[in-house]
Amino acid sequence: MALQAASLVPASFSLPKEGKNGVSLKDSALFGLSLSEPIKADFSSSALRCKRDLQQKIGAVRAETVATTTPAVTKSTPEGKKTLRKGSVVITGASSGLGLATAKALAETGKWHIIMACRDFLKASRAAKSAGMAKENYTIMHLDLASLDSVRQFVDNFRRSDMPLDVLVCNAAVYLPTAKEPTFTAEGFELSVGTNHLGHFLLARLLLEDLNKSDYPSKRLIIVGSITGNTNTLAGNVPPKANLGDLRGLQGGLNGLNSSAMIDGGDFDGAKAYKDSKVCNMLTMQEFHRRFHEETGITFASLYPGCIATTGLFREHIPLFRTLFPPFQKYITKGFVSEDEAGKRLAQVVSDPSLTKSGVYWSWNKTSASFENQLSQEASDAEKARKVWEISEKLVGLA
Ligand code: NDP
Ligand code: PMR
Repeated sequence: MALQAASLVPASFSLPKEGKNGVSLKDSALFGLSLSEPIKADFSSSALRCKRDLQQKIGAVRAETVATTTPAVTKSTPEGKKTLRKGSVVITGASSGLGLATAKALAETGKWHIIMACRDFLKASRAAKSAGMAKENYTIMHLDLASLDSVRQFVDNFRRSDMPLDVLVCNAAVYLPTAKEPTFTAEGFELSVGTNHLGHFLLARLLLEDLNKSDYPSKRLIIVGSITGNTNTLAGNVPPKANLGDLRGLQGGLNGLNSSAMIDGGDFDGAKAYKDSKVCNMLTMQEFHRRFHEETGITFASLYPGCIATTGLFREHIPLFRTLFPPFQKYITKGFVSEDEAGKRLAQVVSDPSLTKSGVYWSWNKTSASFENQLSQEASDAEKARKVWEISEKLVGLA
């Protein structure tokens, strides 16, 4: 109920204490604000260019890679019947949590081949086995999103595999709420935004060409978002709140040296960096939609799968948080969802014929029915999306 209310109310909530004098996870309470603190709910609360870009990029890809053959979308059985070939889906971070549960749900249908794009091969291999995934339904390929070289290498390796790309799921993420100081990716970007946003941004930009070449009936690019990046919800108002500000830190390269490690240019805060990265994920999905949907027919989508409070995402949190967070979400907010259920939700966004609408941020209600949710003002700001896109292009070496 609480989740539903929080997700559905298109109003802005505000908490009285935040920012400099506010309560942050680092400085006090276990759940980000002291429970005695009153939560005040304020209920009042370029198509042509893209075509050119795309054509240029398609040309570039053709020149760089050896010719690949995309299997026909239908294949004939010995009885002469035509069946749809298996869909081919890349899922980043499929070695645990939501990514693994989605891989499992799709593998079980027998209709998908899953490319598990993971940084730890052995962990992914063990995870797939323990999830009971049949060998012929998946391939593990190395991808470390905290290194742009690794992203480019992954794209090369994927192309060499001759597998088609029908759906790309940008799922992997890190969350570093207790970090006192920023840590950095190989190229020197703050780790959360570098991994969750910039690594995926480069991956998705490069693989757009491959998606575009697919002859699968419904091609999709999905970027996992979250409620905590949306300040039009109660969850999104737990300090520290997402806020990209004027993007001065992103513009400066998030390196913590001559620029802040935070997108808005403020002091480092790991929990905020994660939430900011999720805002970037949701803005990126919409910018992809604006630039490429009409031209390519690809469906661009994001989602909040529910609060999967048991996943590895919280591995860096203090032990007491990890113990109390699942019951808190189960019994108090009622926002809890199991890994299996969340995996089925994301699998729906990958494959359900009724979820082909592009530019949508999906959520689910209490009875697990999907609906198009409202994004916060910042997470749906088209001008900010364009700026994030353009700065990100420069940072990852695409412009
Ligand atoms: P997990 O920690 O279980 O999964 C995250 C995955 O990302 C792991 O497979 C991890 O790999 C991988 N990963 C982390 N860093 C990198 C990297 N540098 N390169 C490649 N892979 C990497 O968390 P969840 O399943 O909860 O998170 C999945 C997605 O769901 C995230 O986008 C998260 O923001 C989103 N989400 C989660 C919610 C939740 O309540 N849990 C709620 C809303 C959204 P490894 O196994 O090697 O560590
Ligand atoms: Mg939150 C409807 C209420 C709701 C929901 C759906 C979530 C989801 N949370 C809600 C409410 C609250 N949370 C409230 C009232 C508090 C203060 C007591 C609270 C606290 C809290 C903390 C400290 N919640 C958290 C944290 C985290 O460290 C998690 C986080 O922000 O990670 C970035 C988190 C989350 N709460 C959620 C969800 C889905 C998360 C996981 C974060 C994500 O992936 O976005």
